[in-house]
Amino acid sequence: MKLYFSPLACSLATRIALYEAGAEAQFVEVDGKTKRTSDDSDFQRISGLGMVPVLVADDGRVLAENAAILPFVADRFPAAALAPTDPEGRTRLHQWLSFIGTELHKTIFVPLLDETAPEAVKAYALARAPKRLDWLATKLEGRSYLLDTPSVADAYLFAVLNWSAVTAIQLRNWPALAAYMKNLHARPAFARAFEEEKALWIAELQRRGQPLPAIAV
Ligand SMILES: N[C@@H](CCC(=O)N[C@@H](CS)C(=O)NCC(=O)O)C(=O)O
Repeated sequence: MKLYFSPLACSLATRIALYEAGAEAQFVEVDGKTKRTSDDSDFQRISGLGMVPVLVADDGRVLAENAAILPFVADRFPAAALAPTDPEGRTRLHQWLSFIGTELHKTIFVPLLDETAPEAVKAYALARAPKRLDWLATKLEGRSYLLDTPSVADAYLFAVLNWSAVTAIQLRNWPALAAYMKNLHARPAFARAFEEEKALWIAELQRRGQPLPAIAV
């Protein structure tokens, strides 16, 4: 398997899932600006949208979209039990992957993180955050995971909520979310994936001569 990723992008979720599963995989870094890969390819030719994650399966199939790749990894490594297999559990998993992808990732965080987004767009996104994060916090109150056991949905939510550190969203305003993140970071696969990609992210900023945000130093 080969995962095309950018440091601390949403593709972190797939790395976490692969580590949770103890899977053998090759990781190819994509420069989000130039779209060149660490193995010297043009990523735009691999993914027409130029977006990570892209996963190349063992049989050569090229897969895209978090909501497709994450269950694929879970099913490929069933012993890790990273996704329910019963219809009710599977529906709940898809519900979470859809919520994270559409309501959090794209509605809130993409505009806040996009350097080219106008201030009015950022304000629009920020104004939508409390309702969604309040609701999420009620669902996570007293729980360690979105489902009964750790799943690929937790990996995706961890990758997305992690971005709050470089936005105006203060996770400490939602103690259930802050506790959830801390709990996940205590899992070796999450911590390993996060620390490895944080180091790569810092290296990328340094290569570009960009200042390091306070959380990186
Ligand atoms: N719908 C896609 C979105 C993936 C996505 O937003 N990827 C971002 C990083 S988190 C990306 O590659 N952005 C680069 C770009 O937009 O050029 C999915 O869920 O996989």
